[in-house]
Amino acid sequence: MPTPTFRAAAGPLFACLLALTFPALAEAKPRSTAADLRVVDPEGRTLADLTQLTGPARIGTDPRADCFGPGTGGSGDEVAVDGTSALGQLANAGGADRRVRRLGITDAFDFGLGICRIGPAVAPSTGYWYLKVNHAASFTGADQTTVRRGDEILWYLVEDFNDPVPDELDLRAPAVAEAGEPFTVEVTAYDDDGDASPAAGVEVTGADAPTDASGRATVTVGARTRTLRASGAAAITSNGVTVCTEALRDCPPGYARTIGGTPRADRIVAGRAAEKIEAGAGR
Ligand code: B12
Repeated sequence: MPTPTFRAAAGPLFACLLALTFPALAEAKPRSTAADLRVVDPEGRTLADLTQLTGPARIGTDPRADCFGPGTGGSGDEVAVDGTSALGQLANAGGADRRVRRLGITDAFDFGLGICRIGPAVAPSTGYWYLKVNHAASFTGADQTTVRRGDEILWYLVEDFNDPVPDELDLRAPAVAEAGEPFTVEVTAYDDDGDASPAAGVEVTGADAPTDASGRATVTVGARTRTLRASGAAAITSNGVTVCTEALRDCPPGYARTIGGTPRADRIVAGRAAEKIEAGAGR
C-alpha cells in the first residue's frame, strides 16, 4: 500500500515539520482545520483541487481589486484574518499550490473583505468570485465564512452576475479500477441552494457516452493513473478523481489527493493511503 508522501518547502526543516505534523512525535497546538478546496475558472479550468488546512492568515489588500465597482479597490494595507475562514484557507492554499498564490482582496467595505482575484483569474466588473460551502452559496463573505473540518469549499468565477449561477457538478468514482475494465461513475448537480439532482447529459473523462438520466456513466481507464472530471455546458466543472489501475500497493505515492498545510504548526491526519502532504510550516 503506498504511503503518503511529504513535501516541505524548506528541506532542512523537514524533520521538524514531521514533528509538528504528527501528534505522536510532538505536542503541537494546531489552530488549523482541514477542508476540501476547489477553485474553477469560467473556462472550466481547475486552478486548485486539494484538501487545504485553514487557519489565521495575514493578507495584503490590493488597490486594483475593484471588481465591486469604481472606487472599491483595496487600501493596500495588510489585513489579519482570524479563526478558520474561507479566506484563511485560500491564503494558505497559495503555499501548497502556486497557481492560487496571488490574491486580489479589497477592504473597501466595512462589513467584510471582497475577493476580486484568485491566481491568474481576475473578476470583471460584471462578475465576481462566487463562494459555495458544502454545495450551497455562502451568505457571508470569505473572511466571515467559518470553515469546519471536512467542509467542501468551492470558488467559481462568474463572468456576469445577471446570468443564473451555473450548477456545480460533483463526481463520485472509485480510486482504483482494473485497467481496460469498464466501471460506473456518478455525477450529481448542486444548485445555488445546495439542492442535489442527478446530472444528466454531462461529459466525464474516459466515458463512452454522456451521463444517463440517473447521472451515471461508464468509464474505462487504460493508463496507470487518470484524473476524471465531469463537465457540461453551463455547469461548474466537477472535482477531479484520480483512478489508479494497479493494485493499491503499486499505485504511485500521493496520486489520490494533495493535502496543503499552513505556515504554522498543523496536525495533519492522512486518511487515504495515497496522499501527498505539502507541509507548509517553516516557509
Ligand atoms: C448586489 C450584491 C452583490 C453583487 C454586487 C454587484 C455589483 N458590482 O453591484 C455581487 C453578485 C457581485 C455580489 C457578490 C457577493 N455577495 Co453580495 N450582495 C449584493 C446585495 C444584494 C446588494 C448590494 C448593493 O448594491 N447595495 C447598495 C449599494 C449602494 O451599497 P454598496 O455598499 O456600495 O454595495 C456594494 C457592496 O455591497 C458590494 N458587495 C456586494 N456583495 C458583497 C459581498 C462582500 C463580502 C463584500 C465585501 C462586498 C460586497 O457590492 C456593492 C456594489 O459595489 C447585498 C444585499 C444588500 N441588500 O445589501 C448582498 C451582500 C452584500 N452580498 C453578500 C454576499 C455574501 C456575497 C457573496 C459572498 C456571495 C457568494 N456566496 O459568493 C459574493 C462576494 C464574494 C466575493 N468575491 O468576495 C452579503 C454580505 C454579508 C456579509 N456580511 O458578509 C450580502 C449582505 C447579502 C446577504 N447575505 O445578506 N453581491
